[in-house]
Amino acid sequence: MTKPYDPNNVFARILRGEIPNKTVLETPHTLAFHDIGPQAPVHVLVIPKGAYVDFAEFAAKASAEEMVDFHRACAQICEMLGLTGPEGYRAITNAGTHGLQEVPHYHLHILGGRVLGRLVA
Ligand code: DGP
Repeated sequence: MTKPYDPNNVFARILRGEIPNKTVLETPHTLAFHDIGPQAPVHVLVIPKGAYVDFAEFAAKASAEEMVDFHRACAQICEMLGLTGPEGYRAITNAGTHGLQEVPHYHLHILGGRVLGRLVA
């Protein structure tokens, strides 16, 4: 089961404007910004503005409008950052301790701009 949302997590603080970020795109329900420690030439984090700990909670509780807004924002970012060619990109989310989720506010990593490593355990 997903743990309770911590309103003081770093992405909640970014959403409240308490921590600066390099915004890529903002829509009514979604914010996207550059990762502080990029793992690839393009490394963007996309977060819903709503308080969801992880993918499972977002999928279970977000409205259809929030979900559409979030996924369209992801697609728009890929377009804006030149990732929609045949080279492609990776979109991943981490959850919980096994997934090594560091920030307990749902986010999708969008990575691209180089050949990425294989996903191995
Ligand atoms: P995850 O392990 O999936 O929870 O990844 C969290 C990511 O968030 C990690 O790649 C580093 C990034 N991050 C952590 N703190 C900050 C911050 O204050 N600003 C930005 N832009 N990114 C952050």
